[in-house]
Amino acid sequence: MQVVGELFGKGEMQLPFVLQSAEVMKTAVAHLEPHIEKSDDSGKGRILLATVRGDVHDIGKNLVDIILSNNGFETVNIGIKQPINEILRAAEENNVDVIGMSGLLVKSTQIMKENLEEMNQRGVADRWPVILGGAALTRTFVEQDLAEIFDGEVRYARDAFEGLKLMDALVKIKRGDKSVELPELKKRVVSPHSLLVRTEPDQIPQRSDVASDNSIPTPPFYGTRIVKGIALRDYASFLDERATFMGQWGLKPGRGSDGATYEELVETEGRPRLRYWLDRLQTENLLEASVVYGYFPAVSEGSDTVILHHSSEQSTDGGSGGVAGTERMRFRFPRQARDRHLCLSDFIKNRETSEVDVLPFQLVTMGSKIAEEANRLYRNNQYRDYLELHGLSVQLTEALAEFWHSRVRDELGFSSEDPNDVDGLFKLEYRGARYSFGYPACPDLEDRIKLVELLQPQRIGVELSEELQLHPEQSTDAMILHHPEAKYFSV
Ligand code: B1M
Repeated sequence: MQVVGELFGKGEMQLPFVLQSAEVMKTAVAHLEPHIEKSDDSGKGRILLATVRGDVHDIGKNLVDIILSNNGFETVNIGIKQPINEILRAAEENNVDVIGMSGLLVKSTQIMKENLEEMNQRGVADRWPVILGGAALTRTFVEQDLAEIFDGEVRYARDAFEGLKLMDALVKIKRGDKSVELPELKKRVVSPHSLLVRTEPDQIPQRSDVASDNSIPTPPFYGTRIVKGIALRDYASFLDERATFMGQWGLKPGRGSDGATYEELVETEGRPRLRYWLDRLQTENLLEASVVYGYFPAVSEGSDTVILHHSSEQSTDGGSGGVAGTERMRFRFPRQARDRHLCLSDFIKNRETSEVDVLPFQLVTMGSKIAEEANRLYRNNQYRDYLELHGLSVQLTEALAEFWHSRVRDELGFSSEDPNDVDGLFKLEYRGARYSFGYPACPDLEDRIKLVELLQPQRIGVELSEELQLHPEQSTDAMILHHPEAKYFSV
Protein backbone atom coordinates (compact mmCIF):
# COMPACT_ATOMS: atom_id res chain seq x y z
CA MET A 1 0.00 0.00 0.00
CA GLN A 2 1.40 3.36 -0.93
CA VAL A 3 0.48 5.47 2.04
CA VAL A 4 1.11 9.08 1.25
CA GLY A 5 2.65 11.25 -1.36
CA GLU A 6 5.43 13.75 -0.99
CA LEU A 7 4.86 15.57 2.26
CA PHE A 8 7.88 17.72 2.69
CA GLY A 9 8.84 19.69 -0.32
CA LYS A 10 11.86 21.58 -1.38
CA GLY A 11 11.68 24.67 0.85
CA GLU A 12 13.55 25.16 4.11
CA MET A 13 11.76 23.38 6.92
CA GLN A 14 12.49 23.34 10.61
CA LEU A 15 12.90 19.82 11.95
CA PRO A 16 10.46 20.22 14.88
CA PHE A 17 7.64 21.30 12.52
CA VAL A 18 8.42 18.50 10.12
CA LEU A 19 8.16 16.04 12.98
CA GLN A 20 4.91 17.61 14.10
CA SER A 21 3.46 17.16 10.60
CA ALA A 22 4.71 13.58 10.67
CA GLU A 23 2.74 12.97 13.87
CA VAL A 24 -0.42 14.29 12.24
CA MET A 25 0.17 12.15 9.18
CA LYS A 26 0.80 9.05 11.24
CA THR A 27 -2.45 9.54 13.16
CA ALA A 28 -4.43 10.19 9.96
CA VAL A 29 -3.01 7.13 8.27
CA ALA A 30 -3.78 4.97 11.31
CA HIS A 31 -7.44 6.08 11.05
CA LEU A 32 -7.66 5.57 7.30
CA GLU A 33 -5.69 2.36 6.99
CA PRO A 34 -8.56 -0.06 7.68
CA HIS A 35 -10.61 1.62 4.94
CA ILE A 36 -7.94 1.71 2.25
CA GLU A 37 -7.83 -1.17 -0.17
CA LYS A 38 -4.44 -2.79 -0.26
CA SER A 39 -2.84 -2.68 -3.69
CA ASP A 40 -0.13 -5.08 -4.68
CA ASP A 41 2.15 -2.43 -6.16
CA SER A 42 5.55 -2.24 -4.59
CA GLY A 43 4.93 1.23 -3.19
CA LYS A 44 7.25 4.18 -3.33
CA GLY A 45 10.18 2.14 -2.07
CA ARG A 46 11.35 0.28 1.00
CA ILE A 47 14.49 0.81 3.08
CA LEU A 48 16.10 -1.26 5.77
CA LEU A 49 17.47 0.85 8.65
CA ALA A 50 19.96 -0.34 11.23
CA THR A 51 22.56 1.04 13.59
CA VAL A 52 25.65 -1.08 12.98
CA ARG A 53 27.30 -3.68 15.23
CA GLY A 54 28.73 -2.35 18.49
CA ASP A 55 26.91 0.99 18.27
CA VAL A 56 23.98 1.89 20.49
CA HIS A 57 23.01 5.28 19.02
CA ASP A 58 19.37 5.31 18.09
CA ILE A 59 18.06 8.82 17.56
CA GLY A 60 19.69 9.66 14.20
CA LYS A 61 18.39 6.48 12.62
CA ASN A 62 14.96 6.99 14.16
CA LEU A 63 14.74 10.51 12.74
CA VAL A 64 15.57 9.12 9.30
CA ASP A 65 12.84 6.52 9.82
CA ILE A 66 10.24 9.18 10.73
CA ILE A 67 11.10 11.49 7.81
CA LEU A 68 11.23 8.70 5.24
CA SER A 69 8.09 6.88 6.32
CA ASN A 70 6.15 10.11 6.35
CA ASN A 71 7.21 10.75 2.81
CA GLY A 72 5.65 7.54 1.65
CA PHE A 73 8.61 5.19 1.91
CA GLU A 74 8.30 1.97 3.85
CA THR A 75 10.92 1.52 6.53
CA VAL A 76 12.10 -1.66 8.19
CA ASN A 77 13.89 -0.40 11.31
CA ILE A 78 15.71 -3.30 12.96
CA GLY A 79 17.30 -1.26 15.76
CA ILE A 80 20.79 -0.87 17.22
CA LYS A 81 23.90 -3.11 17.40
CA GLN A 82 23.01 -4.97 14.19
CA PRO A 83 25.62 -7.29 12.64
CA ILE A 84 25.81 -7.51 8.84
CA ASN A 85 24.28 -11.00 8.85
CA GLU A 86 21.16 -9.65 10.47
CA ILE A 87 21.07 -6.60 8.16
CA LEU A 88 21.27 -8.77 5.03
CA ARG A 89 18.83 -11.35 6.39
CA ALA A 90 16.23 -8.65 7.12
CA ALA A 91 16.90 -6.94 3.76
CA GLU A 92 16.24 -10.23 1.98
CA GLU A 93 13.21 -11.16 4.07
CA ASN A 94 11.58 -7.74 3.57
CA ASN A 95 12.64 -7.42 -0.04
CA VAL A 96 13.90 -3.88 0.49
CA ASP A 97 15.18 -1.57 -2.25
CA VAL A 98 17.91 0.15 -0.26
CA ILE A 99 19.98 -0.56 2.87
CA GLY A 100 20.57 2.30 5.32
CA MET A 101 23.23 2.04 8.02
CA SER A 102 23.77 4.48 10.85
CA GLY A 103 26.43 4.82 13.54
CA LEU A 104 27.98 7.56 15.64
CA LEU A 105 31.17 5.93 16.86
CA VAL A 106 34.49 6.20 15.10
CA LYS A 107 34.65 2.40 15.26
CA SER A 108 31.37 2.26 13.32
CA THR A 109 33.01 3.77 10.26
CA GLN A 110 35.30 0.73 10.14
CA ILE A 111 32.37 -1.62 10.71
CA MET A 112 30.53 0.02 7.80
CA LYS A 113 33.57 -0.57 5.61
CA GLU A 114 33.67 -4.23 6.65
CA ASN A 115 29.93 -4.52 5.97
CA LEU A 116 30.39 -3.23 2.43
CA GLU A 117 33.26 -5.67 1.87
CA GLU A 118 31.04 -8.47 3.12
CA MET A 119 28.34 -7.39 0.66
CA ASN A 120 30.93 -7.52 -2.14
CA GLN A 121 31.97 -11.00 -1.08
CA ARG A 122 28.43 -12.27 -0.99
CA GLY A 123 27.78 -10.79 -4.41
CA VAL A 124 24.90 -8.58 -3.23
CA ALA A 125 26.51 -5.17 -3.75
CA ASP A 126 24.57 -4.68 -6.99
CA ARG A 127 21.32 -5.66 -5.42
CA TRP A 128 21.13 -3.06 -2.66
CA PRO A 129 22.36 0.51 -2.88
CA VAL A 130 23.57 1.70 0.52
CA ILE A 131 23.03 5.00 2.37
CA LEU A 132 25.35 5.71 5.29
CA GLY A 133 24.93 8.35 8.00
CA GLY A 134 26.33 9.32 11.40
CA ALA A 135 28.63 11.75 13.15
CA ALA A 136 32.00 10.08 12.67
CA LEU A 137 31.62 9.71 8.89
CA THR A 138 32.73 12.32 6.40
CA ARG A 139 31.42 12.79 2.90
CA THR A 140 34.80 12.10 1.27
CA PHE A 141 35.39 8.99 3.38
CA VAL A 142 32.12 7.55 2.08
CA GLU A 143 32.04 8.95 -1.42
CA GLN A 144 35.71 8.38 -2.20
CA ASP A 145 37.23 5.73 0.07
CA LEU A 146 34.18 3.51 0.53
CA ALA A 147 32.81 4.09 -2.98
CA GLU A 148 36.17 2.87 -4.32
CA ILE A 149 36.00 -0.46 -2.50
CA PHE A 150 32.26 -1.11 -2.88
CA ASP A 151 31.05 -2.86 -6.04
CA GLY A 152 27.64 -1.16 -5.83
CA GLU A 153 26.32 2.32 -5.06
CA VAL A 154 27.14 3.84 -1.66
CA ARG A 155 26.18 7.37 -0.61
CA TYR A 156 26.59 9.62 2.41
CA ALA A 157 23.63 11.43 4.01
CA ARG A 158 24.55 14.36 6.24
CA ASP A 159 21.09 14.44 7.75
CA ALA A 160 17.66 12.87 7.45
CA PHE A 161 16.61 15.27 4.67
CA GLU A 162 19.56 14.28 2.51
CA GLY A 163 18.70 10.66 3.29
CA LEU A 164 15.22 11.35 1.91
CA LYS A 165 16.53 12.87 -1.33
CA LEU A 166 18.93 9.97 -1.84
CA MET A 167 16.30 7.36 -1.15
CA ASP A 168 13.99 8.99 -3.67
CA ALA A 169 16.68 9.04 -6.37
CA LEU A 170 18.05 5.56 -5.65
CA VAL A 171 14.62 3.91 -5.87
CA LYS A 172 13.72 5.77 -9.07
CA ILE A 173 17.02 4.75 -10.68
CA LYS A 174 16.53 1.18 -9.54
CA ARG A 175 13.13 1.20 -11.20
CA GLY A 176 14.58 2.38 -14.47
CA ASP A 177 13.76 6.10 -14.38
CA LYS A 178 16.35 7.49 -16.77
CA SER A 179 15.56 11.12 -15.92
CA VAL A 180 17.04 10.82 -12.44
CA GLU A 181 20.71 11.19 -11.62
CA LEU A 182 22.56 10.95 -8.35
CA PRO A 183 24.69 13.93 -7.32
CA GLU A 184 28.33 13.62 -8.27
CA LEU A 185 30.55 11.79 -5.79
CA LYS A 186 32.66 14.16 -3.75
CA LYS A 187 36.38 13.67 -4.09
CA ARG A 188 38.91 14.73 -1.51
CA VAL A 189 40.76 17.92 -2.32
CA VAL A 190 44.20 17.91 -0.75
CA SER A 191 46.00 21.20 -1.05
CA PRO A 192 49.78 20.92 -0.69
CA HIS A 193 49.59 23.35 2.27
CA SER A 194 47.17 21.16 4.20
CA LEU A 195 49.47 18.15 4.26
CA LEU A 196 50.50 17.34 7.81
CA VAL A 197 54.17 17.34 8.56
CA ARG A 198 54.69 14.20 10.59
CA THR A 199 57.75 13.50 12.67
CA GLU A 200 59.52 10.20 12.04
CA PRO A 201 58.62 7.77 14.86
CA ASP A 202 62.19 7.60 16.17
CA GLN A 203 62.38 11.40 16.25
CA ILE A 204 59.28 11.94 18.40
CA PRO A 205 60.40 13.33 21.77
CA GLN A 206 59.63 11.54 25.06
CA ARG A 207 57.91 14.67 26.32
CA SER A 208 56.60 17.88 24.77
CA ASP A 209 57.49 21.44 25.81
CA VAL A 210 54.60 21.73 28.29
CA ALA A 211 55.84 23.59 31.39
CA SER A 212 56.62 21.40 34.37
CA ASP A 213 57.00 24.06 37.06
CA ASN A 214 53.27 24.50 37.73
CA SER A 215 51.97 24.26 41.30
CA ILE A 216 49.91 21.32 42.54
CA PRO A 217 46.58 22.17 44.18
CA THR A 218 45.48 20.39 47.35
CA PRO A 219 42.37 18.26 46.97
CA PRO A 220 39.75 18.21 49.74
CA PHE A 221 40.07 14.39 49.93
CA TYR A 222 41.57 11.39 48.15
CA GLY A 223 39.32 8.60 46.87
CA THR A 224 35.75 8.96 45.64
CA ARG A 225 32.49 10.58 46.70
CA ILE A 226 28.95 10.20 45.49
CA VAL A 227 26.45 13.03 45.18
CA LYS A 228 22.86 12.16 44.34
CA GLY A 229 19.76 14.24 43.63
CA ILE A 230 21.57 17.36 42.39
CA ALA A 231 19.01 20.16 41.96
CA LEU A 232 18.24 21.36 38.43
CA ARG A 233 18.77 24.99 39.49
CA ASP A 234 22.44 24.14 40.21
CA TYR A 235 23.30 22.99 36.69
CA ALA A 236 20.53 24.47 34.45
CA SER A 237 22.54 27.65 33.94
CA PHE A 238 25.35 25.53 32.44
CA LEU A 239 23.06 24.40 29.59
CA ASP A 240 24.48 25.25 26.17
CA GLU A 241 21.37 26.78 24.57
CA ARG A 242 22.86 27.05 21.11
CA ALA A 243 23.85 23.38 21.05
CA THR A 244 20.38 22.48 22.32
CA PHE A 245 18.35 24.65 19.95
CA MET A 246 20.45 24.34 16.81
CA GLY A 247 22.34 21.11 17.27
CA GLN A 248 19.68 18.97 18.92
CA TRP A 249 16.33 20.57 18.12
CA GLY A 250 17.25 21.52 14.56
CA LEU A 251 16.18 25.17 14.89
CA LYS A 252 18.27 26.54 12.06
CA PRO A 253 17.94 30.03 10.59
CA GLY A 254 16.39 30.00 7.12
CA ARG A 255 18.16 31.36 4.09
CA GLY A 256 16.74 34.33 2.23
CA SER A 257 14.53 37.15 3.41
CA ASP A 258 11.52 35.09 4.48
CA GLY A 259 13.47 32.76 6.74
CA ALA A 260 13.36 33.39 10.50
CA THR A 261 16.66 34.37 12.10
CA TYR A 262 18.18 32.23 14.83
CA GLU A 263 17.29 34.89 17.42
CA GLU A 264 13.64 34.87 16.29
CA LEU A 265 13.52 31.09 16.48
CA VAL A 266 14.99 31.20 19.97
CA GLU A 267 12.31 33.66 21.11
CA THR A 268 9.31 32.01 19.44
CA GLU A 269 10.24 28.34 19.72
CA GLY A 270 13.44 27.63 21.63
CA ARG A 271 12.97 29.40 24.96
CA PRO A 272 9.21 28.74 25.37
CA ARG A 273 9.73 25.03 24.66
CA LEU A 274 12.74 24.93 26.98
CA ARG A 275 10.72 26.46 29.83
CA TYR A 276 7.92 23.99 29.14
CA TRP A 277 10.29 21.01 29.29
CA LEU A 278 12.20 22.13 32.38
CA ASP A 279 8.88 22.60 34.23
CA ARG A 280 7.59 19.26 33.05
CA LEU A 281 10.78 17.40 33.96
CA GLN A 282 10.55 18.74 37.50
CA THR A 283 6.81 18.18 37.91
CA GLU A 284 7.01 14.64 36.59
CA ASN A 285 10.10 13.96 38.65
CA LEU A 286 12.12 12.71 35.68
CA LEU A 287 15.49 14.11 36.74
CA GLU A 288 17.90 11.94 38.71
CA ALA A 289 21.14 13.90 38.37
CA SER A 290 23.99 12.14 40.17
CA VAL A 291 27.75 12.29 40.18
CA VAL A 292 30.57 10.10 41.32
CA TYR A 293 33.93 11.83 41.38
CA GLY A 294 37.26 11.60 43.04
CA TYR A 295 40.83 12.79 43.43
CA PHE A 296 43.75 10.44 42.92
CA PRO A 297 47.49 10.80 43.38
CA ALA A 298 49.27 10.41 40.04
CA VAL A 299 52.60 10.81 38.28
CA SER A 300 53.62 10.52 34.66
CA GLU A 301 56.27 8.35 33.07
CA GLY A 302 56.78 9.35 29.43
CA SER A 303 53.38 8.90 27.78
CA ASP A 304 52.01 6.90 30.72
CA THR A 305 49.94 8.29 33.57
CA VAL A 306 50.33 6.22 36.70
CA ILE A 307 47.62 6.33 39.37
CA LEU A 308 49.06 5.63 42.82
CA HIS A 309 47.49 4.04 45.86
CA HIS A 310 46.63 6.53 48.60
CA SER A 311 46.55 6.05 52.34
CA SER A 312 42.82 6.67 52.87
CA GLU A 313 41.84 4.15 50.21
CA GLN A 314 38.72 2.22 51.12
CA SER A 315 37.40 -0.89 49.49
CA THR A 316 34.28 1.12 48.53
CA ASP A 317 36.55 3.38 46.49
CA GLY A 318 37.33 0.45 44.30
CA GLY A 319 40.89 0.36 45.56
CA SER A 320 42.49 -2.78 46.86
CA GLY A 321 44.00 -0.79 49.70
CA GLY A 322 47.52 -1.29 48.31
CA VAL A 323 50.55 0.35 49.86
CA ALA A 324 50.25 4.15 49.57
CA GLY A 325 52.46 5.59 46.86
CA THR A 326 52.74 2.36 44.87
CA GLU A 327 51.24 1.88 41.41
CA ARG A 328 47.51 1.25 41.27
CA MET A 329 46.85 1.48 37.54
CA ARG A 330 48.32 2.95 34.39
CA PHE A 331 46.90 4.80 31.39
CA ARG A 332 48.93 5.04 28.19
CA PHE A 333 47.91 8.13 26.25
CA PRO A 334 48.86 8.67 22.61
CA ARG A 335 51.35 11.36 21.64
CA GLN A 336 51.00 13.69 18.66
CA ALA A 337 53.28 12.75 15.78
CA ARG A 338 53.34 16.41 14.73
CA ASP A 339 53.07 19.97 16.01
CA ARG A 340 54.05 20.19 19.71
CA HIS A 341 53.98 16.38 20.18
CA LEU A 342 51.51 16.77 23.01
CA CYS A 343 50.32 13.90 25.16
CA LEU A 344 47.94 14.14 28.14
CA SER A 345 50.61 12.68 30.42
CA ASP A 346 52.81 15.75 29.83
CA PHE A 347 50.37 17.79 31.93
CA ILE A 348 50.92 15.59 34.99
CA LYS A 349 54.07 15.84 37.14
CA ASN A 350 56.76 13.49 35.98
CA ARG A 351 57.94 10.85 38.44
CA GLU A 352 61.47 12.23 38.12
CA THR A 353 60.40 15.53 39.76
CA SER A 354 59.61 13.54 42.95
CA GLU A 355 56.38 15.49 43.24
CA VAL A 356 53.04 13.67 43.25
CA ASP A 357 50.28 15.31 41.27
CA VAL A 358 46.52 15.21 41.84
CA LEU A 359 44.26 13.83 39.13
CA PRO A 360 40.46 14.26 39.37
CA PHE A 361 37.99 12.01 37.55
CA GLN A 362 34.22 12.42 37.32
CA LEU A 363 31.23 10.56 35.94
CA VAL A 364 27.81 12.20 35.76
CA THR A 365 24.42 10.79 34.87
CA MET A 366 20.90 12.13 34.36
CA GLY A 367 19.53 8.71 35.35
CA SER A 368 17.31 6.36 33.38
CA LYS A 369 13.82 7.90 33.81
CA ILE A 370 14.43 10.65 31.26
CA ALA A 371 15.63 8.15 28.62
CA GLU A 372 12.67 5.88 29.29
CA GLU A 373 10.30 8.83 28.83
CA ALA A 374 11.99 9.81 25.54
CA ASN A 375 11.65 6.24 24.25
CA ARG A 376 8.01 6.16 25.31
CA LEU A 377 7.36 9.31 23.30
CA TYR A 378 8.94 7.71 20.21
CA ARG A 379 6.84 4.58 20.56
CA ASN A 380 3.78 6.82 20.99
CA ASN A 381 4.58 8.62 17.70
CA GLN A 382 5.11 11.93 19.54
CA TYR A 383 8.05 12.77 17.36
CA ARG A 384 8.60 16.43 18.14
CA ASP A 385 8.48 15.74 21.87
CA TYR A 386 10.83 12.79 21.37
CA LEU A 387 13.39 14.92 19.53
CA GLU A 388 13.15 17.72 22.07
CA LEU A 389 13.29 15.59 25.19
CA HIS A 390 16.13 13.41 23.92
CA GLY A 391 18.09 16.46 22.77
CA LEU A 392 17.51 18.30 26.02
CA SER A 393 18.43 15.25 28.09
CA VAL A 394 21.82 14.89 26.41
CA GLN A 395 22.55 18.60 26.71
CA LEU A 396 21.56 18.51 30.39
CA THR A 397 24.09 15.70 30.78
CA GLU A 398 26.74 17.99 29.31
CA ALA A 399 25.53 20.82 31.58
CA LEU A 400 25.86 18.58 34.63
CA ALA A 401 29.39 17.61 33.59
CA GLU A 402 30.27 21.28 33.10
CA PHE A 403 28.77 22.15 36.50
CA TRP A 404 30.65 19.42 38.28
CA HIS A 405 33.90 20.38 36.62
CA SER A 406 33.40 23.91 37.97
CA ARG A 407 32.84 22.39 41.44
CA VAL A 408 36.15 20.54 41.11
CA ARG A 409 37.95 23.78 40.20
CA ASP A 410 36.35 25.32 43.26
CA GLU A 411 37.43 22.46 45.51
CA LEU A 412 40.97 22.68 44.12
CA GLY A 413 41.01 26.39 44.93
CA PHE A 414 41.34 28.10 41.55
CA SER A 415 37.75 28.90 40.56
CA SER A 416 38.62 32.60 40.93
CA GLU A 417 40.21 32.20 37.48
CA ASP A 418 36.83 31.20 35.98
CA PRO A 419 35.21 33.52 33.40
CA ASN A 420 32.23 35.63 34.43
CA ASP A 421 29.75 34.18 31.97
CA VAL A 422 28.73 30.77 30.74
CA ASP A 423 29.88 31.48 27.16
CA GLY A 424 33.40 31.83 28.55
CA LEU A 425 33.04 28.39 30.10
CA PHE A 426 32.11 26.86 26.73
CA LYS A 427 35.24 28.50 25.31
CA LEU A 428 37.34 26.88 28.05
CA GLU A 429 38.41 30.20 29.56
CA TYR A 430 39.18 28.57 32.90
CA ARG A 431 42.23 26.83 34.29
CA GLY A 432 42.72 23.30 32.97
CA ALA A 433 40.41 21.16 30.86
CA ARG A 434 38.12 18.13 31.03
CA TYR A 435 38.90 15.19 28.73
CA SER A 436 36.34 12.50 27.99
CA PHE A 437 37.70 9.19 26.76
CA GLY A 438 36.79 8.70 23.10
CA TYR A 439 37.51 12.34 22.23
CA PRO A 440 40.53 13.35 20.11
CA ALA A 441 43.23 13.71 22.83
CA CYS A 442 42.37 10.31 24.38
CA PRO A 443 40.47 8.38 21.68
CA ASP A 444 40.73 4.93 23.26
CA LEU A 445 37.34 3.96 24.68
CA GLU A 446 39.02 1.01 26.47
CA ASP A 447 40.31 3.55 29.02
CA ARG A 448 36.74 3.77 30.29
CA ILE A 449 37.20 0.34 31.88
CA LYS A 450 39.91 1.74 34.16
CA LEU A 451 37.91 4.85 34.94
CA VAL A 452 34.96 2.69 35.96
CA GLU A 453 37.28 0.62 38.16
CA LEU A 454 38.36 3.84 39.90
CA LEU A 455 34.95 5.44 40.31
CA GLN A 456 32.64 2.41 40.68
CA PRO A 457 29.66 4.20 39.05
CA GLN A 458 27.30 1.27 39.65
CA ARG A 459 26.79 3.01 43.00
CA ILE A 460 24.84 5.69 41.12
CA GLY A 461 23.14 3.19 38.80
CA VAL A 462 25.55 3.45 35.85
CA GLU A 463 27.06 0.41 34.10
CA LEU A 464 29.61 0.11 31.30
CA SER A 465 28.42 -2.19 28.51
CA GLU A 466 30.61 -4.47 26.41
CA GLU A 467 30.39 -1.83 23.64
CA LEU A 468 32.13 0.46 26.16
CA GLN A 469 29.05 2.67 26.43
CA LEU A 470 27.59 3.82 29.72
CA HIS A 471 24.00 2.96 30.54
CA PRO A 472 21.86 5.00 31.04
CA GLU A 473 22.78 6.68 27.77
CA GLN A 474 22.63 10.15 29.40
CA SER A 475 25.94 9.66 31.20
CA THR A 476 29.43 10.93 30.54
CA ASP A 477 32.82 10.59 32.17
CA ALA A 478 36.01 12.60 32.19
CA MET A 479 39.51 13.05 33.50
CA ILE A 480 40.29 16.60 34.63
CA LEU A 481 43.65 18.29 34.28
CA HIS A 482 44.43 21.35 36.42
CA HIS A 483 47.59 22.31 34.49
CA PRO A 484 47.21 25.93 33.23
CA GLU A 485 48.37 24.92 29.74
CA ALA A 486 45.89 22.04 29.41
CA LYS A 487 43.56 22.76 26.46
CA TYR A 488 41.98 20.54 23.80
CA PHE A 489 44.17 18.99 21.14
CA SER A 490 43.98 16.07 18.78
CA VAL A 491 46.38 13.19 18.30
CO1 B1M B 1 29.12 11.90 22.71
N1 B1M B 1 30.31 11.29 21.32
N2 B1M B 1 29.95 10.74 23.98
N3 B1M B 1 27.77 12.50 23.91
N4 B1M B 1 28.50 12.99 21.31
C1 B1M B 1 30.00 11.65 19.94
C2 B1M B 1 29.11 10.60 19.29
C3 B1M B 1 31.43 11.76 19.29
C4 B1M B 1 31.46 11.48 17.79
C5 B1M B 1 32.03 13.14 19.60
C6 B1M B 1 33.43 13.36 19.02
O1 B1M B 1 34.35 12.64 19.25
N5 B1M B 1 33.59 14.41 18.26
C7 B1M B 1 32.24 10.74 20.16
C8 B1M B 1 32.36 9.34 19.59
C9 B1M B 1 33.71 9.14 19.05
C10 B1M B 1 34.20 7.73 19.18
O2 B1M B 1 33.60 6.81 18.73
N6 B1M B 1 35.34 7.58 19.78
C11 B1M B 1 31.48 10.77 21.47
C12 B1M B 1 31.98 10.26 22.70
C13 B1M B 1 33.42 9.85 22.73
C14 B1M B 1 31.18 10.17 23.84
C15 B1M B 1 31.55 9.48 25.17
C16 B1M B 1 32.23 8.13 25.00
C17 B1M B 1 32.41 10.45 25.99
C18 B1M B 1 32.67 9.97 27.39
O3 B1M B 1 31.85 10.13 28.27
N7 B1M B 1 33.84 9.38 27.60
C19 B1M B 1 30.16 9.36 25.84
C20 B1M B 1 29.42 8.06 25.49
C21 B1M B 1 28.01 8.05 26.06
C22 B1M B 1 27.76 6.88 26.92
O4 B1M B 1 28.62 6.08 27.18
N8 B1M B 1 26.53 6.77 27.38
C23 B1M B 1 29.44 10.48 25.21
C24 B1M B 1 28.40 11.15 25.83
C25 B1M B 1 27.62 12.08 25.20
C26 B1M B 1 26.45 12.77 25.87
C27 B1M B 1 25.70 11.89 26.86
C28 B1M B 1 26.93 13.99 26.61
C29 B1M B 1 25.67 13.23 24.61
C30 B1M B 1 24.62 12.22 24.16
C31 B1M B 1 25.14 10.99 23.45
C32 B1M B 1 24.04 10.28 22.69
O5 B1M B 1 23.51 10.78 21.72
N9 B1M B 1 23.68 9.13 23.11
C33 B1M B 1 26.74 13.28 23.55
C34 B1M B 1 26.62 14.03 22.36
C35 B1M B 1 25.46 15.02 22.33
C36 B1M B 1 27.50 13.87 21.29
C37 B1M B 1 27.49 14.61 19.93
C38 B1M B 1 28.11 15.98 20.18
C39 B1M B 1 26.14 14.74 19.26
C40 B1M B 1 25.36 13.44 19.16
C41 B1M B 1 23.90 13.72 18.93
O6 B1M B 1 23.11 13.71 19.85
N10 B1M B 1 23.53 14.06 17.70
C42 B1M B 1 28.43 13.65 19.07
C43 B1M B 1 29.30 14.39 18.07
C44 B1M B 1 28.51 14.83 16.85
O7 B1M B 1 27.56 14.19 16.42
N11 B1M B 1 28.91 15.90 16.28
C45 B1M B 1 29.10 12.83 20.10
C46 B1M B 1 22.16 14.37 17.31
C47 B1M B 1 21.58 13.23 16.47
C48 B1M B 1 20.17 13.54 16.07
O8 B1M B 1 22.40 13.19 15.31
O9 B1M B 1 22.68 10.68 15.49
O10 B1M B 1 24.32 12.08 14.17
P1 B1M B 1 22.94 11.85 14.65
O11 B1M B 1 22.00 11.71 13.35
C49 B1M B 1 21.88 12.69 12.33
C50 B1M B 1 22.91 12.55 11.20
O12 B1M B 1 24.14 11.99 11.58
C51 B1M B 1 22.20 11.77 10.13
O13 B1M B 1 20.86 12.20 10.29
C52 B1M B 1 20.57 12.37 11.67
C53 B1M B 1 19.49 13.41 11.86
O14 B1M B 1 19.47 14.40 10.88
N12 B1M B 1 22.18 10.31 10.18
C54 B1M B 1 21.77 9.61 9.08
C55 B1M B 1 22.47 9.45 11.15
N13 B1M B 1 22.26 8.20 10.73
C56 B1M B 1 21.82 8.26 9.46
C57 B1M B 1 21.47 7.26 8.56
C58 B1M B 1 21.06 7.66 7.28
C59 B1M B 1 21.00 8.99 6.93
C60 B1M B 1 21.35 9.99 7.81
O15 B1M B 1 20.67 6.79 6.35
C61 B1M B 1 20.69 5.45 6.62
